[in-house]
Amino acid sequence: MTKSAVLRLLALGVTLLLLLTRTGAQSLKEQRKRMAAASYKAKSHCCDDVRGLKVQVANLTSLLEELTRKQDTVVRQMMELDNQNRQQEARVTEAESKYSEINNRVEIMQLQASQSVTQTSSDAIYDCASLYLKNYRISGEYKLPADDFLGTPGLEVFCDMDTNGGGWTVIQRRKVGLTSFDRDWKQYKKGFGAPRGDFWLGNDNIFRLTRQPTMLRVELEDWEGEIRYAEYQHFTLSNELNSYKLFIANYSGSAGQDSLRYHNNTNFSTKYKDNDKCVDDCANLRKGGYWYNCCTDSNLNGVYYRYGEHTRNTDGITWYGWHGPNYSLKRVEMKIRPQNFQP
Ligand SMILES: *[C@@H]1O[C@H](CO)[C@@H](O)[C@H](O)[C@H]1NC(C)=O
Ligand SMILES: *[C@@H]1O[C@H](CO)[C@@H](O)[C@H](O)[C@H]1NC(C)=O
Ligand SMILES: *[C@@H]1O[C@H](CO)[C@@H](O)[C@H](O)[C@H]1NC(C)=O
Ligand SMILES: *[C@@H]1O[C@H](CO)[C@@H](O)[C@H](O)[C@H]1NC(C)=O
Ligand SMILES: *[C@@H]1O[C@H](CO)[C@@H](O)[C@H](O)[C@H]1NC(C)=O
Ligand SMILES: [Ca+2]
Repeated sequence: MTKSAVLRLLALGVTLLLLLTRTGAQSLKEQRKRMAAASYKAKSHCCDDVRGLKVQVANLTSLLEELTRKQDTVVRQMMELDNQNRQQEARVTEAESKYSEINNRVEIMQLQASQSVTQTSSDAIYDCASLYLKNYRISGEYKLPADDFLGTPGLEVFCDMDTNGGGWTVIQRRKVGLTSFDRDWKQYKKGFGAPRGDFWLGNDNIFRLTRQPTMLRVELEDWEGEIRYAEYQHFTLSNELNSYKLFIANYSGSAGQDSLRYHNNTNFSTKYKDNDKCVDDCANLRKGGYWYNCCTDSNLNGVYYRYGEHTRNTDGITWYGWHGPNYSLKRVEMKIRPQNFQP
């Protein structure tokens, strides 16, 4: 080997060595850098996790809120359905009662066919009590014949032949709630509604029927299905000239404090006909025709409210002596019969 060749080899070795050490240092630096980056990454990874969790929590919260909102709508919808259900029930009840009425009428027709009533002016049928005494013993709709002698027209009535001995002519009923009782003087005079449903027999007819000594029975039913009654040994309506003034006496019954007494000796008032004893217009406030004083201790011709709707109003079908002024009853019937009636 020559001297120069040895030198060249040496130089190469030095260069190699230099190169090697330099790369070693570099790789160390890089490794450190990498480690730092990794630790940074680890740190940021942890915070990303927290952030992610936070987002998820926010996401869940908003999801929960949305569910609550949806639940609210569902509850509202269920309440609406419940309401509709109740109205449907009322319709079914009405249909059922119509069906039983039809049955009644069929029976009455059969009875009439078998009995063939002979009608003379001396035994004219004035009311349900006289029908009862002629052996019509089934509750339902009857037509009282016209009386040429008295000049009275025929009259469709509903007879209650079951309650407390029967013979009752029903003069008022509230049970379906679809007929408005917020009517004027003329309509209360003539009567309105249907004898099998909600109706007012008419003040002229009631006056005519109470010319003989008459008693009154008021039946009340609340939304729990409890039934109470009020009976008056005396009941008279004056004629139109005397504004159909009410006279009642000798209360008995289960309806708590007598809530018609306050209306005793009081003229009849209707929409547009304020005959009450008040600066207010009671018929307008209570939305019915009645013997308004100032104004009410009962409001049997008031507005029909379904269960749960009655607490805010002063114009419902009320009887203060039982459920107070804020409870509108589910069913009311007013019926009359002669005092001397013997079942
Ligand atoms: C909530 O989650 C959904 C589905 O996982 C996603 O598409 C949406 O971006 C998330 N919203 C938020 C605010 O994180
Ligand atoms: C009732 O009406 C009659 C007239 O129909 C009237 O003479 C009488 O004063 C009225 N009574 C009251 C208390 O308003
Ligand atoms: C109604 O008033 C008359 C007097 O006009 C009275 O005899 C009768 O007892 C009163 N009725 C009631 C229930 O208080
Ligand atoms: C009420 O009843 C009492 C006792 O039974 C009787 O004395 C009175 O005459 C009756 N009142 C009326 C107006 O009939
Ligand atoms: C009836 O309702 C009225 C008005 O909302 C209220 O002032 C009154 O206290 C209630 N009466 C009863 C007996 O609940
Ligand atoms: Ca008035």
